[in-house]
Amino acid sequence: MELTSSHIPFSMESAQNEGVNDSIVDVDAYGRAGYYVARGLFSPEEVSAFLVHFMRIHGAGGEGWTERPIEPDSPDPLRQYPRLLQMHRGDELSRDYLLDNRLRKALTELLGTEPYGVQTMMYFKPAGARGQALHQDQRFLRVEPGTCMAAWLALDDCTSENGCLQVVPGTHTIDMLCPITSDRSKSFTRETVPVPPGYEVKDLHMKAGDVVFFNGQLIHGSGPNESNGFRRILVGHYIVGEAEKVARYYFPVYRFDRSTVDLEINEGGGACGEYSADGVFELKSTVEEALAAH
Ligand SMILES: O=C(O)CCC(=O)C(=O)O
Ligand SMILES: [Fe+2]
Repeated sequence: MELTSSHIPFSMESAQNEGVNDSIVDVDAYGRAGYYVARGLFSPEEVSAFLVHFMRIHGAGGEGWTERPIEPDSPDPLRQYPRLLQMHRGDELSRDYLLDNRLRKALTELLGTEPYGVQTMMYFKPAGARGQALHQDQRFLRVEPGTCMAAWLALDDCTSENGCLQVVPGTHTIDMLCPITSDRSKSFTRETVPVPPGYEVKDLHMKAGDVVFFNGQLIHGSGPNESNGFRRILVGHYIVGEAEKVARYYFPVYRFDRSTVDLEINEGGGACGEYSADGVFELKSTVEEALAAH
């Protein structure tokens, strides 16, 4: 889609976005590695506004967006600071992020067509918190045909010590791998995928304000936060504009103009396991089976 300045509301323009015809992403680099980091896409002022906003929501008890109730006295830092999920459904600033014009432009450059927004998540990841084992997002979103995309914004500088995002370059073109059981001492999620032979996990060091884009096949995750501070991030997930189906959890599906789209529900399932009625995936593969399937 051709973007002209008349499509960009004034309030969403930023110093980085003055020349709306300049590319935000390097499509060739993305095509090779499967991810692309747009440095400084959000300004320090925008990052602080997000931090103030989400810390206030946490301080107010989560305002209905937490994954589970906040447990201030729990020994598990993630129970003290559970993730905020799907805030864009009621929280204006989160919806502004999901449907931000810079993200629209970058995602459209990467995909060739404009995607739909379906998910926001805010990770506080406080000191001592576990990370999220390696996975492929398409396992959860179940987009058909096509895949999903993430726009992951660092709100703190992300380092190996505080549990930055980890990616497995080149895996954006592989098929979906069957999940296996994760190491729960390092991950709050119970499933992971094995790294296929010949590929390597890479730590992505990012500064607050940088955004990394990656698709639904790219294997990614993060390790524990071994620093003394938070590793906070805000992520939007999208599905390709050609999508006809997505998992039930992701409705309503938003266009960037904030209208919603009618798609079919993908109930999922298949060779690697089954989804229970509440959407939890029951694993049934070993490492060998997971790799052998592809
Ligand atoms: O930030 C993390 O630790 C993991 C995030 C993730 O998996 C995602 O945004 O899809
Ligand atoms: Fe993910």
